[in-house]
Amino acid sequence: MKTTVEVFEGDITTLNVDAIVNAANKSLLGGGGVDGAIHRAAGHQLLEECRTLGGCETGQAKLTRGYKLPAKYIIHTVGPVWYGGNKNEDKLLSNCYKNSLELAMNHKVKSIAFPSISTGAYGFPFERAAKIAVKVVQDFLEENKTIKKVVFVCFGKDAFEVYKNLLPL
Ligand code: AR6
Repeated sequence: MKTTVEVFEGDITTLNVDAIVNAANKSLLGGGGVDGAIHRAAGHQLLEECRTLGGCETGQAKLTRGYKLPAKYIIHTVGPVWYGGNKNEDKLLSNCYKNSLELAMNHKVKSIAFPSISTGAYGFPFERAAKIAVKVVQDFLEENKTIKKVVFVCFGKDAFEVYKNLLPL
């Protein structure tokens, strides 16, 4: 089966994929942006499971069930806060994508959707982040064959255009 990489404009919580990725904070106890939307859509049981996880370091990822979401799993990753680019932000952001994909693979996930991690409240420049996201996914899919579909989820037309211009891989 061929691997597909898609761009979707809209709300990540609506997607019918095996796993969606959450752009969380270190507490893993919810917040605004996509994190807030995921917690609202998944329901209160998500917070209960997140309380058992003991937080998460920047660049790392942890998995929970999806509860009321169409997705079976939620992979919570913590993106770097943008401090201007000299605080290892690029590497930490690529770790988010890498570790999320690895965790997904270990749970036999075949389809996964990513939001644009760190590009909202955490201030990472959008295009720079999109290039990192696309590169990490491309490298991963070349090496690993279990994941068959990756969706980049964009909020807004401008974001959608940036990803569209970077694809197809
Ligand atoms: N579906 C898809 N993308 C979305 C959605 C959605 N429902 N909502 C927002 N986005 P952000 P960060 C996009 O701020 O920068 C939270 O409070 C949004 O347009 O959600 O990693 C956490 O708890 C942007 O492009 O995440 C942390 O404290 C992207 O998702 C902090 O924000 C990421 O924006 C994490 O900041």
